[in-house]
Amino acid sequence: MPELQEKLATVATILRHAREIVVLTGAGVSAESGVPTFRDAMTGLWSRYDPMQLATPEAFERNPELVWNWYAWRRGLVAQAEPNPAHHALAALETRHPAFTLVTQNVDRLHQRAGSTQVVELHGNLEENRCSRENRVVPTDRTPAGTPPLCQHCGSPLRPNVVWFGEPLPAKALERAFLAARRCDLLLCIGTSSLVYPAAALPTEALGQGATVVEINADTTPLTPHASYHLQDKAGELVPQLVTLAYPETSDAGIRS
Ligand code: BV8
Repeated sequence: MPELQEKLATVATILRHAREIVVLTGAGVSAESGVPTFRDAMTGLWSRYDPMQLATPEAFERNPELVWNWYAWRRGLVAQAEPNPAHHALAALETRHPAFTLVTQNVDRLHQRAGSTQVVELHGNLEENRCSRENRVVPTDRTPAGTPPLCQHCGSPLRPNVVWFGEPLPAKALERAFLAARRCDLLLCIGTSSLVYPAAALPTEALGQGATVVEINADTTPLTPHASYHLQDKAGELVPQLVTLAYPETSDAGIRS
C-alpha cells in the first residue's frame, strides 16, 4: 500500500477513537471551491497588490475605496462558490463527535454552508460589515450602496467585518480556540500555510499537551516538521477519504453532497 494510504489508514483509526477533536482550517480548504487562497488571491487586476498590504487598517485609512473594492471582488468569488467535499466531510465528522471544534481562519462561511455548526471564526467573515468607528455590525444584505458605504448612525465608513493584520482577534473566539487546542487529543490542521499568528500557534499548543497533530496540505509548511503526521494532497481528496475510512458507515452521500 502506498505510504500516503498507509498514513491515512493510521490517522483514520486515531480519528475514530479520538476523545476530543479540533480542526483548524485555512484558505486551502476552500481552494477547490474556486476561492483563491489568501496568498494566491492576487490574480488578474489584483495581481499587482500584496494581500498583506491590503488587509490592514492603514490600507483602509489610506485608500478605503481600493480596499472596499478588493473585498467586493472576493465577496463575488465567494458568492459563486459552493462548499466542496472537504467542507461536507468536516460537517459529517462533526455529527460523529460530540467533542468537536472547527476553528477557521477563513472568512468565506463555506463551512457553515456545508452544515458545520461548531465553527469558531478567528478572522471574521465576509457576510458582514461593521462601522469603522462604532463597530456596529451590518449584514452585507442590509448594507447601503457606496465604496465604501457610510454608517447610517454616525456617517463613518463601513468596513468588512474581518480581522486585519495588526488588529486583535475576537477575544471569545480566540479563547475558545486555545481552550479546545489545550484539551484535545487530536488536532487536524487543514489547508493553512501556518504563517499567521496567533492562529498558527494552535497546533503547537496541541502538540505541547500531548495531542496528535495531523497536517493535511497540498504542500509543506513550517508546521510540517513538527506535525505527528503530514498528509500531502488536496483537502477535497484527503478529508472525505479520511472521514469515510474512520466511519465506513457514513454514507458517501453524506460526505459529498
Ligand atoms: C494580531 C482576514 C495582535 C482578512 C487575515 C506573533 C503573535 C501574534 C501576532 C503576530 C505574531 N507575529 C506576527 C504577528 C502579526 C500578524 C502575523 O501573524 N503576521 C504574519 C504574516 C507573520 N498577526 C496579526 O496581525 C493578527 N493580529 O496578532 O494582533 C494584537 C493584539 C492586541 C492589540 C493589537 C494587536 C491578525 C492576523 C489576521 C489577519 N487576517 N484574514 C482577509 O481575509 O482579508 S489572515 C489571512 O492569512 C487568512 O485569514 C489566514 O488566516 C492567513 C493565512 O492564510 P491561509 O489561510 O493559511 O492561506 P494561505 O494562502 O497563506 O495558505 C494556503 C495554504 O493552503 C497553503 O499552505 C497551501 O499549500 C494550501 N493549499 C492550497 N490549496 C490546497 C491546499 N491545501 C489543501 N488542499 C488544497 N486544495
